Amino acid sequence: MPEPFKCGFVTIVGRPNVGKSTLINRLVQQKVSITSQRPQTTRNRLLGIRTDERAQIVYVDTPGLCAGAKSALDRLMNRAARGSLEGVDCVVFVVAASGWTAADDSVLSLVRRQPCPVILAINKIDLLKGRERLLPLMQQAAARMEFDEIIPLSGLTGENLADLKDSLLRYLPVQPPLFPREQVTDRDERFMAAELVREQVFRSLRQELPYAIGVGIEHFERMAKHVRIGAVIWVAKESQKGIVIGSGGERLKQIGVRARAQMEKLLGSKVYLELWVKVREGWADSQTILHSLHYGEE
Ligand SMILES: Nc1nc2c(ncn2[C@@H]2O[C@H](COP(=O)(O)OP(=O)(O)OP(=O)(O)O)[C@@H](O)[C@H]2O)c(=O)[nH]1
Ligand SMILES: [Mg+2]
Repeated sequence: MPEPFKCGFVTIVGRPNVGKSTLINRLVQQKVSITSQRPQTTRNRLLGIRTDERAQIVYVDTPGLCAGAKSALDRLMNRAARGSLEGVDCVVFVVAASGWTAADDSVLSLVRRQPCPVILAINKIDLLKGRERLLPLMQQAAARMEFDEIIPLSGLTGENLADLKDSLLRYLPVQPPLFPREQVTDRDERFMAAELVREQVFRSLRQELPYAIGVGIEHFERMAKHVRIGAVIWVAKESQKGIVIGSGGERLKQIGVRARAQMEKLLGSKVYLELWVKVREGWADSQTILHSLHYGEE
């Protein structure tokens, strides 16, 4: 007899840049969350949903938890991450195989209070020179908290993700699916379009990136043969505007080309994308702009 169908929520938490969003995209087998080498890429709580014959797993991606939040945006991000821990069936706490850090400890202090099962995922094992190096890290982690399971894995290569899925299934309640089978996220196309622009800004700027960058969709129109999208990249200073545009507009052009390609994949249609860069000092502290960019809505 087949096993009864299971469905539940799994929150993924961890410090910035440990690979939470990459892991979710791989588990959902679709890009639902943007990723970059920069910490604090994810700013909103968002769902990645995967349904198969056995179960529907609703993964909750969260912004990396960071100590010493300064701007209103930082505080909203931390709140989104903390709020995502409530009422879920299982938590996956992600750390990196390179070693335990002080930032991991502050996430641990939140995770410790969870009433539900907690799985420790030791991510990025593809970067390890020798697997024997995992042992001390696993021992160190186990000494800090009694995890329900510890699973070394790689969100990038997919190694051991089947193990993670099998473990998750054990902790999910038997119930019918909560979302339609084909739904992969709770976010709409406008939100995703804005995120795809922000992803390319983060990726193309790397070190010189002004952290205070936001993207707003000005218009989004479905035509017969294409989708017309206009987006504004908000920066906090005049000098940052030049950085985003680049000499001769080259950088902005590249951001546009790459973001458009991703949008066409997402929307399954041709996209005409227009981008503007605008300066609004202190936007990361302006409640009006934060609201218009959909931060803190969760
Ligand atoms: N080698 C390797 N790199 C990884 C792996 N997982 C993620 N990365 C890289 O690590 C960086 C951060 O990944 P993200 O998925 O954006 O990390 P995050 O935890 O969501 O970060 P925030 O949203 O900023 O909290 C990216 O450059 C990823 O390509 C992995 O398993 N192996
Ligand atoms: Mg992320």
